[in-house]
Amino acid sequence: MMRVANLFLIFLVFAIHHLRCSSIMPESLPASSSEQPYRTAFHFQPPQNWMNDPNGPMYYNGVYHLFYQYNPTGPLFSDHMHWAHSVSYDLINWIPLDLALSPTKSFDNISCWSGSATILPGNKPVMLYTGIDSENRQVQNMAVPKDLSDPYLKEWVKYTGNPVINLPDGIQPDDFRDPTTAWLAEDGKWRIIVGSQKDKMGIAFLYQSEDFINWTKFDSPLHKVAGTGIWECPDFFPVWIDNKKGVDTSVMNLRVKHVLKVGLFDYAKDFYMIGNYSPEKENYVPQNELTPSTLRYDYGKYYASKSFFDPVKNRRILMAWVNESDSEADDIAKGWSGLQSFPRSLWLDQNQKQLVQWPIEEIEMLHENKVSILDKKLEGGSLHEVVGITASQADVKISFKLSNLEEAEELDPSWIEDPQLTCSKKDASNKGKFGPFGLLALASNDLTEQTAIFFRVFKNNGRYIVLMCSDQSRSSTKNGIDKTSYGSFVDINPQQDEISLRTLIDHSIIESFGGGGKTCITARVYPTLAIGKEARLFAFNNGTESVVISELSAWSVKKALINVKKTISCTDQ
Ligand code: DQQ
Repeated sequence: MMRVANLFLIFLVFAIHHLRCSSIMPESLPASSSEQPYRTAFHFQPPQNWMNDPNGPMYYNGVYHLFYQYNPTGPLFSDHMHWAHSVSYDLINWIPLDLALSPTKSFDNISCWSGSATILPGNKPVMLYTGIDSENRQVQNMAVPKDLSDPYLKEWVKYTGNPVINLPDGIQPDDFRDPTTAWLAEDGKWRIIVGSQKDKMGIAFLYQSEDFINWTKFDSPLHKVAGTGIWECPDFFPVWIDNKKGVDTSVMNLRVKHVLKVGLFDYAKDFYMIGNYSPEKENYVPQNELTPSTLRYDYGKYYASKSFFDPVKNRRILMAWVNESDSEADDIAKGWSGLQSFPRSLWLDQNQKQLVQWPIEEIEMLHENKVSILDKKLEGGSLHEVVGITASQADVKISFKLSNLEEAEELDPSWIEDPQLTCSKKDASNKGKFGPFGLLALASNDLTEQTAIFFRVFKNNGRYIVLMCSDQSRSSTKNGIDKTSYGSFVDINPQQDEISLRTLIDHSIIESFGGGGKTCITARVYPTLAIGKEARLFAFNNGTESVVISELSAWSVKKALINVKKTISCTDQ
């Protein structure tokens, strides 16, 4: 009798324990890939719901942190935004944590909007973020980690004296947001900028503080440009003029130039300027002005980006929100919306006129099944399939060599004004001389579905001009999707340089880097046939002149562990 009771007790303990272990399940794992063909394998996304801007990315005590704008209640943007939080040891695999900031206090109880991290002396991280207060005004707030000895900094405490910065006089209550990472000048004062507008004049208001709590608005903004509308998510940081390494945000000397990036809400695009900043005179003189045709980080979908300095590898890392191109109804059916771009390092080009971006090297951890092609001639009107890799989850590098350039088409000056329009008029099916040539990604067996990322080379007054396009017009047989084509010029000389393209393909996102990262284009696509194992990849040349693939290297990219909550097994406890 005693033995039976003991056995029963052991069974009961085991059952309770098992129940407890198996009840700690992933929040909501995506359904099978056939039901969720647009979820990605190596791009950051939460298990479900709406995500937009990256917030407060930082490296702290061995751990990378990414916070992001999140609606925990559904797949559409909400009036009550939160900060979700994930951490990583390698910027590839991400561990999801509890929400870091929720709209709870009078200074943010409508919404917790975007913001940035600063690491204060003594290795103390602090967050500045925009709150929408109970009166519907945008104000700037501060939060700090509850316990600095917690390796993941899971809990964040809002400063009780918030807001630390109130709405400036004469500014509309919904036109004041997105504080940057702070920089410290030699006078011992911290500086930040906050995005705003007045009468359609985009403004980066400059604030100074000695203690990070009391902030004073400087008389003149760091920069402003008439007619550009509100500036969202500004970013302001130095870049070395003579090397590719990153620079910590407070470094100021003659070997750096400063980048001012602003998100123009009216265009939903991130534009940037490069210039000289003097904290003594407190002025910023950009060498290029901000116009709708000026420099952009990316000529496709790429918004509300934020950069941070990574002291481990001495680089500046950039991430951005890549929104959907499908409909709200599609997002409701999918149960999610929004991706983060794959992290990129960025630096100033040798010519000091533009930035260069490149996927961080950690992607190599995910590479497998390398295939290579060397010196392969692509006759005009031909295709070459890249076999041996998973074409829906791939990293592809290709470079083209051109000869007889004098045969190139003459450039019509009207093609220069709006390269995106030129790309849509001269899509991948439109035969030129040198071009279109490039890659056909996520192509179906019969090629009815394909996304063409390609180049065209034109002759112009004895010089050669290279246009890069991403043509989404045949990317899906589905209707109701924005299939706009994107394009921009690549500042290379095809007489000297090979024309290179690197493309990251991840089910519903294609990030392309032309000319070694001088021109970047990100697209969202929703194939219905070219999904999973059915997707194919080709190099193509639809011009009349032949081109040579001097080198192609392509890899399948393994799935990263992104925001999958680990089922805690009994042995873990
Ligand atoms: N997204 C946030 C704002 C920011 C905008 C709200 C940019 O703070 O201005 O989710 O996408």
